[in-house]
Amino acid sequence: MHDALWLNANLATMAGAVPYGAIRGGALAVTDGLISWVGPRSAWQDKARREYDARGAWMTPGLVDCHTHLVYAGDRAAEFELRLKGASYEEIARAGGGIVSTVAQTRAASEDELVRTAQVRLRQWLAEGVAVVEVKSGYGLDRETELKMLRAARRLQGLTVKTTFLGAHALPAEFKDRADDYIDFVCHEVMPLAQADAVDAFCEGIGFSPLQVEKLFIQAKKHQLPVKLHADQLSDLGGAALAAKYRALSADHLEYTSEAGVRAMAAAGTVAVLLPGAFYFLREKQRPPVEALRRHGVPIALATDNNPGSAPLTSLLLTMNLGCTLFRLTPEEALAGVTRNGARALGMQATHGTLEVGKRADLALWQIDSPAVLAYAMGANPNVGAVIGGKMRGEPRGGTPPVAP
Ligand code: DI6
Ligand code: FE
Repeated sequence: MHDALWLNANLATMAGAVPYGAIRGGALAVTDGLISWVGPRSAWQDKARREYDARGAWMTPGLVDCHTHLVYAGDRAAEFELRLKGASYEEIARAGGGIVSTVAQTRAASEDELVRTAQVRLRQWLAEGVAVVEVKSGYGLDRETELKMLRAARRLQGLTVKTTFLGAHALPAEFKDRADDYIDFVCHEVMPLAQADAVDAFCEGIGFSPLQVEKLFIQAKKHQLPVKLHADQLSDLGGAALAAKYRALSADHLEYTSEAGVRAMAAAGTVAVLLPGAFYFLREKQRPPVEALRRHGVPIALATDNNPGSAPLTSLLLTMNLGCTLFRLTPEEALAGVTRNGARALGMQATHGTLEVGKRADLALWQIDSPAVLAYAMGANPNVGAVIGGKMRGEPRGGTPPVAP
């Protein structure tokens, strides 16, 4: 006996050989919060305590946003205006604006205030069928505020939160011209106290050098924390290969990554996380090497990169559209990028990202005629319900909701 059963759903399982792993006229059962049966309705012969009629809606895995900076205080609208007048993101950062201006506001905010503002932003992720969100620290750059950000992230409600310690995001003013000392401080005085699922760094001319990142990664390995990297966003410092050397879960951005970097990622099983929102908002020209990523079989994930400076983007669905229009991903690649490969970028591929027996029952329901519509419809939200750990999240809204008989 299964706990619950969804009938009359079209399933985009994102597993198997056919496009989207699609099963039209499918059935999916859930038991103890896990998927306990998936297949065509005609093959279902078991019993379930509760039945839901999905009325022809499409069902996908709950979406995964594997790269965000969702916890922060203040905004950077003034910086946006400066950029529109011609200043570049890098110029603003070097002049003491950029990331460190958010740091000042985040240090001043209370933990409760950070939770409150992030939870308000998060409404949109919840409304768009997102089941897992990764949240980075990195706007504290001192011990107290980095830990405060991570605590705030873990307090967010309504979905699964994965936290990443991004101490090496920017150099705080108190360490001016002492980047090596700052890395030592992060390694020895913050990382040991950071409760996080992974460690990340910004490897860039305006961030940290490959050597400094390596120091951090060696320390992360000592704490048995997997690593991720903001790599090759504005220039090619060999970030992708560096991430691969440390078996990173993911290397993110990758606009300037070389073929050699892509090859190293393929060999290491490192996921490419593409962030078209930042590319768009900074009006970048250099596109990530999508063709090479495909050729070498590197899994491609897509994420919002939600942050106040380079991507004040709150929609993972719109991110799918941007991935297709700006980076020429197919709609199927875009959906894989926010399900199967997004989960892999967080090391959650055993439990999340596809509709397969044994995986967690995080599901999203959509009023659409085909799964390509998710990437096609700009700014629309066809979500009509979500199931988190086998339970319907809130009341389904809009359209013709799936209802219990
Ligand atoms: N790359 C990004 O996209 C964000 N951090 C990073 O290293 C941007 C952070 C910001 O501008 O506030
Ligand atoms: Fe980022």
